[in-house]
Amino acid sequence: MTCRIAILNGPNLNLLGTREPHIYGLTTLAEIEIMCRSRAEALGAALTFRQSNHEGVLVDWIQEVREDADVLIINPAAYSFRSVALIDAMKALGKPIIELHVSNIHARDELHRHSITSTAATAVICGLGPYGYVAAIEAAVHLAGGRR
Ligand code: CA2
Repeated sequence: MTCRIAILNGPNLNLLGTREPHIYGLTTLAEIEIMCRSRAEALGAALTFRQSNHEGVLVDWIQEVREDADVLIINPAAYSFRSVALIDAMKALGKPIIELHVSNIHARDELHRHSITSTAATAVICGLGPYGYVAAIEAAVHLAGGRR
């Protein structure tokens, strides 16, 4: 059976590659999606890739993963540091979750350092830049038990 991976991106990640390149690089989210689709296809995995600036929309999409995917990869962006709603949705999922950050949040300022959503994640990847998404897809296939 095909491994189904859902990638969700939180607020302002639609701006990747357009602002603050010293922190987030020059790669756009559309380019990251192309990289992800290429890697998922090579691994025989099915992929959905979405971004929202709205907390409730992200909660709805996490709930959809219960039916539609085997593993969730999520970059909660700023919601990492304050969203109990996302934590609750992630804890209720009952499937492997990889939290992902483009930057190394542990080396960031106080405001961007302490992810609370990572308490509900199976694993966390950060600081690898856009390649982190590709690494997360490989890890997701591993967590789902390989090509199924
Ligand atoms: O490194 C990451 O992936 C982050 O999740 C990105 C979040 C930040 O709040 C986290 O600490 C780490 C911010 C995403 C906003 O992205 C922008 C991109 C370009 C310009 C402005 C914001």
